[in-house]
Amino acid sequence: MKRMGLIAGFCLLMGFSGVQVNAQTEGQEYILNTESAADKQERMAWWKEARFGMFVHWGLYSSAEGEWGDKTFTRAAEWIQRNANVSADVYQETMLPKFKPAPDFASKWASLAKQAGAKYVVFTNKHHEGFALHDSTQTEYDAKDVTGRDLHKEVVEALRAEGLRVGVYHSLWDWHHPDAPAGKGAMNVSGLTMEGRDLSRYTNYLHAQVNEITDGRYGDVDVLWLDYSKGPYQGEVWRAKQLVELIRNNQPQILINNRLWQNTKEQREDSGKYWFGDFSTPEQHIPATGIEGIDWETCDTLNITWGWSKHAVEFKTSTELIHRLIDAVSKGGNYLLNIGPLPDGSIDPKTVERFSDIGEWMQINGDAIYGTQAGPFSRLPWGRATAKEIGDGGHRLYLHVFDWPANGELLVPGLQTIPTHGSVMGGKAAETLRMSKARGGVVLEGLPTQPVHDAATVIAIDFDQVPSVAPYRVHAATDGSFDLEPADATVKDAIYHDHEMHRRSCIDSWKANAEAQFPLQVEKSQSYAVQIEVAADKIKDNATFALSAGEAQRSFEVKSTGGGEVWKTLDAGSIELPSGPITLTLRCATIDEASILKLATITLKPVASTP
Ligand code: FHN
Repeated sequence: MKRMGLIAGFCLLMGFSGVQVNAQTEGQEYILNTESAADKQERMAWWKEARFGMFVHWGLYSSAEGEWGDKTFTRAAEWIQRNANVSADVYQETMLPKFKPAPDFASKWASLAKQAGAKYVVFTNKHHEGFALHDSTQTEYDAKDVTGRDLHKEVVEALRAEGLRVGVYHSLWDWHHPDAPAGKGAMNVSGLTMEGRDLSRYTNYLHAQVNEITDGRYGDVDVLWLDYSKGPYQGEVWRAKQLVELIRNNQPQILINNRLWQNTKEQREDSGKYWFGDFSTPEQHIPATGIEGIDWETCDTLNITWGWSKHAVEFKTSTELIHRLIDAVSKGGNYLLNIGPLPDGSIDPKTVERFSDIGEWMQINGDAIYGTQAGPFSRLPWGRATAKEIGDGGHRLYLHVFDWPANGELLVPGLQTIPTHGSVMGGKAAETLRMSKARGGVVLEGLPTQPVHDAATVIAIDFDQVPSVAPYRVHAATDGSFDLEPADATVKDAIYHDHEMHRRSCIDSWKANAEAQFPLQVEKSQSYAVQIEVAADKIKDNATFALSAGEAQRSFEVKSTGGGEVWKTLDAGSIELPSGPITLTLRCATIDEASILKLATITLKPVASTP
């Protein structure tokens, strides 16, 4: 509901010439919180314990269902206004009559999250389209004015009723506000410019709406999820320091994500500073080796859209989602899994099924997720590990086994300490594991031949000290093959990239004599067929590479695959690997300077020896 005069009053109140930033921050630009590291950890404690949250993208865009006229959208359906290039007036006129939330939609979200084992929910209060779910004094483009219901309040109350923490997503962009960023460098409908727009009026509006959702009228806010900054639109363009100060004054315990800044590589390297936000937010990807020294949360989609599109029919399977949850947590992160409710706020059956499956897995294995930290292994051939302190100096490792060994025996590669106790979560109490040091690690024997859960069965192993783990070597998976990932390599004169949204982890920028070295532990000397995932472009003369380990050597050529993002699997012949701890070296012999050449996973499959 819009109350004229309040905008001016609010601006005065907040002193838009600049709210006083804590004097202790003088000279330490952007450090907006002077609490000690221990206090920060205390503030983050519930979130680190939670590990799993549910994201909700729902707004007017949900009613478009991924269709505008004859155009259809499977990816990012919440961007339909911009991607179909619809003016704010036409969008509003078309979408408002369609917006008819069901009476009990919010309680359905809350019970889905609760049932899945999520401990917090972050929902879109306002996405880029600019429509707010709360009763805003700043605009009539909000749920209360349109439906007579304060939908923000309904959601918050439903979440609290289920004991869930409340996270609020609020877009920094706004495709409805007449003064919001437009034109060059701005994310807005195309053809608009900044002419006649007054960015400071929009920033006042942004601050005023953020104030409304955090000033206590909706109770405590546990997380504020601001989205997002890019290029020229970041930091002080949003009057970020002042905004953070406002939020922290309103809600001293709140956690704020990192997206008031773009977080360029330089900014990322300057870690530990609070202008980062309280946590970092990789989107649709799980960093290969976590993010050292920083709290982070991967947000992820079920398919390839955040907002509902009836055309986005390809969903990740429940097993893939459970693996992604475990993967994030095993690297020290949180996992925020999105749902895109239907126009009336209800939830489609495929989403319900996946969240129920996750919940069923969490019922058995929740202890291996909640309150855990990254496991001590760089990578495990059969799954992942999480870790927890269990009191009196004791430690527990949770081994999340994705590929269950049919022979009842599992090697935990690199583990140097024999556990004092081990048990299969959800398994029969009578099962006792035998555990001994062998084959460069600890071997668990006496496991049931069938997994408890097809997606991942967890073995909890306990220690009365911090377990020691040998430096990392890639071990063979249960079927004897090796998967060498880019993150496993020590790279010289080429560049390793962790995967970014929609892009794969890879090693690129190869030069002649550049090398990637992989540490392997080979149990049996034998011949392995080599397959390499390659994307290559602009190669005139084929690039040549050599793989070697000790005396063994194999050369192969790489041709263009038709594009720098066109991935193909290259058969690179076979190589005889010696047994023991070895280094497999991939060396570039020749390459044109202008080539684009990326290498991702290398797979070594044992070649059956002829009798
Ligand atoms: O543009 C948005 C997108 O629609 C979605 O909300 C995601 C969630 O992290 N954030 C933005 C892109 O980074």
